[in-house]
Amino acid sequence: MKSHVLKIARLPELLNERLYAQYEVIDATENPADLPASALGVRALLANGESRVSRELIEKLPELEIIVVFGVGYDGVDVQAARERGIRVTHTPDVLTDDVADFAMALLLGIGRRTADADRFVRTGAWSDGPFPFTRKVSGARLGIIGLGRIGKAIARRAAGFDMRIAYTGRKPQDVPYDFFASVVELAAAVDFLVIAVGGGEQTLHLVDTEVLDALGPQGILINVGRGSVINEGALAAALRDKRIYAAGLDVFENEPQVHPDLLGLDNVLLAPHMASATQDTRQAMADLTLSNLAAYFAGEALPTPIPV
Ligand code: NAP
Ligand code: 8YV
Repeated sequence: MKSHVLKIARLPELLNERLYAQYEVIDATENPADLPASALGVRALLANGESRVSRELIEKLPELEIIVVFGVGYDGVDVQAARERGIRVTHTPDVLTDDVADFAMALLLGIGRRTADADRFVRTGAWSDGPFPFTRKVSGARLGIIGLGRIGKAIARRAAGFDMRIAYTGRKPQDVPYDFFASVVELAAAVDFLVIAVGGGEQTLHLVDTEVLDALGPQGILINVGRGSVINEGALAAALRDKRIYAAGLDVFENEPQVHPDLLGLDNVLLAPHMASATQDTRQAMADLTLSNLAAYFAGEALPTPIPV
């Protein structure tokens, strides 16, 4: 008999196919707040990096023993509530690091060199009326990274190939050849490009606010591949509108898939639909790891990638 898995997230077909073949899946993606009676006895819950696994949801599932996250970020999971019940949580670190770092560079180059605007410039025939405006030099510029973890370090390695001068902030300095700044404001004031590669949650909520944006200044460019909640989106829209910062490139947003309406009307921001890890290869690797965690749990074996304790 197949084991039951409660699914509360939209997942790629390459994962769904194998998931449904191996398990009896109860799909509550459309309305996790209103669980069917068949869900109440499940031991395994499958979510993604954007899911909300609240204390309330956990309390509704008295038999729950494992929360498997398809994604590295698990800020949507109430880890405290899970721990109190002895529920284990797994995620998919490492396998997506390269793609997310690649995409941070794509946003950085894309907004710095205005590639989306340049494409429209050619398509609309505006080129006939004169040349495209000058853009911003990336090579040799100063780069600041908020959150020098797996992804932050991979971004730094790529940026080194562009001869960028690299600095970072975090909760403590690390043994790396980059300049450490104790605060986000100090880091922002010292760089041309500020990249967010830190996760979400209460500790990083609105870490980038008006003070940070003003420190980054009218020539500064902000990139976010971490979580939307790290930026005060209203403050960012105002800073972009008033040209208090130069531009931004964003893959993640506070209320996905909704984007702050003021951002949508601005031409100094490059927007992407939370796609930094979304390549065929990486989503395959994330699916493999997700299924390995589920299989290990049901077999009573050690979990391949539990979240850190
Ligand atoms: P990680 O290795 O755990 O790195 C996170 C880094 O953030 C750590 O180095 C940590 O360093 C630092 N940090 C933690 N709290 C901080 C704070 N308050 N201020 C500054 N730095 C802080 O995780 P990762 O694998 O690199 O992933 C990072 C995040 O990227 C994920 O949590 C997820 O939200 C996001 N992500 C987004 C996408 C996407 O599609 N856009 C894809 C994957 C991941 P210290 O402990 O030294 O402070
Ligand atoms: C995914 C992510 O988009 O890993 C994460 O934390 O945000 C992304 O890789 C997501 O988890 C899949 O929906």
